[in-house]
Amino acid sequence: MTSPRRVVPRSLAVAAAAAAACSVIGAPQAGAEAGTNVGYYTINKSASTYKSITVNNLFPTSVDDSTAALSVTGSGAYKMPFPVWVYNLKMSTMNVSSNGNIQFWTNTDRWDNTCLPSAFGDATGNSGRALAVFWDDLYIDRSKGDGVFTQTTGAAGSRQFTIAWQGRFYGNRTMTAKASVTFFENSKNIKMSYGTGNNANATIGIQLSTTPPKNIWTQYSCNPGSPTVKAGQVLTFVHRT
Ligand SMILES: [Ca+2]
Ligand SMILES: [Ca+2]
Repeated sequence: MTSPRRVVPRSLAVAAAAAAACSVIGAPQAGAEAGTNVGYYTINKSASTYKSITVNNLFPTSVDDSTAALSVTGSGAYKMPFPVWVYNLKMSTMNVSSNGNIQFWTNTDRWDNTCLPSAFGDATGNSGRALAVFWDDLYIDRSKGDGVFTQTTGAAGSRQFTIAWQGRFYGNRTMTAKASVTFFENSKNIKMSYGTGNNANATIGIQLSTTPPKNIWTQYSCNPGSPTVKAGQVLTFVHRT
């Protein structure tokens, strides 16, 4: 699936979008209508050295904007080892964007990140569960060893499934971007880990929906003025009921 191609330089488009759409976010926040039936997330910050992954690459050729479909019935790198908790549902399929997000409802490769809650580019206005791990205009350069990699660790019943974006910024190919998300087989928590910073033009957070009555999301940062991440930063989204 392709986005409409840019008609203005990306730097200008991104600046305009940031100015128009995003306010400064002082602290992680949950949507106001968090209900007990789906729960919500709060964010715990910690530090741990980022571990690069170099197996199970989802994009065998260099890509700018693309998505890969994973499922529990998939094969090879595209197989999820277990259904992953997102809010209060176990999801058996996901669309992984090369631009640093995972969608469980839409399937868009859009590069121009918006603040949450985002419709993630669905023209009908539908939206759903999605993770913005490091949603920005990333570029995967296979000639430099980039990729979006997956890895499963641990024993059955307590496995961990990690998806790692290890690429660079479209607008500055000399600047690398590394971030990963880990799902836990035995927990609804979701862990995001960072190997680089520079999230001033990115969105980080989790959303359930953009529409009431379940208008729920938890955003850590969105574009300039937001809290930053740095190499070794870990954000654990702790599920609450
Ligand atoms: Ca891109
Ligand atoms: Ca951006």
